[in-house]
Amino acid sequence: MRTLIIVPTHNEAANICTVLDEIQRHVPNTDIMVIDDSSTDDTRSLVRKRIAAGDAIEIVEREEKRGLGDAYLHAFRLALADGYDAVVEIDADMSHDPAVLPTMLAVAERGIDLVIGSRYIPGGSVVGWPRRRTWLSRWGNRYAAIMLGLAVNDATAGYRVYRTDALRAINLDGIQAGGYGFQVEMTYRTVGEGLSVVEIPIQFRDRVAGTSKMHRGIVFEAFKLVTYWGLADLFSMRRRRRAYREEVQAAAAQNRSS
Ligand SMILES: Nc1nc2c(ncn2[C@@H]2O[C@H](COP(=O)(O)OP(=O)(O)OP(=O)(O)O)[C@@H](O)[C@H]2O)c(=O)[nH]1
Ligand SMILES: [Mg+2]
Repeated sequence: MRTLIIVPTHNEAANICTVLDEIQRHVPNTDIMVIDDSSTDDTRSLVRKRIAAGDAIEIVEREEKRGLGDAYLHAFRLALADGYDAVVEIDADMSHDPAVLPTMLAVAERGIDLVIGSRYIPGGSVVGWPRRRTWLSRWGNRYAAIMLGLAVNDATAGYRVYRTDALRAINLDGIQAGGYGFQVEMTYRTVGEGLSVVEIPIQFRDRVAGTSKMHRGIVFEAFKLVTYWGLADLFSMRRRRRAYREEVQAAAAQNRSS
């Protein structure tokens, strides 16, 4: 399985070398793409140095900060054009332990379309988050699962493997969300296409270095979109049921008259 590991960055100079070292240690000989949006620290020069030293890394440099979802979509399209069989999403801040990669990739190799490194299944956990943030994430996930009818425990997770066939089946051009909502929307579409999803437990660790790019707007966007998609589903289901009832009644009336 030809795999591309995508590492999105925005000012991750404090973490980028560690995460690249760990990825290379646990899954040697796997291509890595760093997609950097407008870092003003040394992130880019640190990556360029490794590329110059002969590492199997490429860097995509974008001058505007367009958000995590946009960065992944850009990288997915490059991976699809390049004929990769699978792509990995992993944060640069060491919240996602690269030691889990061999297990996640082995599951994808068996044909699972989406493998999620999950905090909210037995064996999974979150270390170092204030209680408020864990609560928000846990209940945000429950809300998304209920609204969208997803049998997924961690739909906002950012540690994933997609088979590229699955990405081809999803309409990537229609993706609306940028932040946490992006992960939920991708999950929703994957499930909606009837593709397979497996969650693997992970221990998520809060970043120890660098600064967070999380902000209230990202959470609000996800909440708004999940509510909108959930209600749209509900109404379209009602519409479908009504149309079906009307069809049945019309057929019965026709039977009676003939
Ligand atoms: N290319 C790109 N990467 C981004 C952007 N925003 C965040 N990232 C990266 O995406 C990953 C996840 O972002 P984080 O800031 O860790 O977000 P988080 O995990 O929700 O929050 P914290 O861990 O608390 O900071 C990190 O590797 C970031 O550097 C962006 O606009 N463009
Ligand atoms: Mg993080």
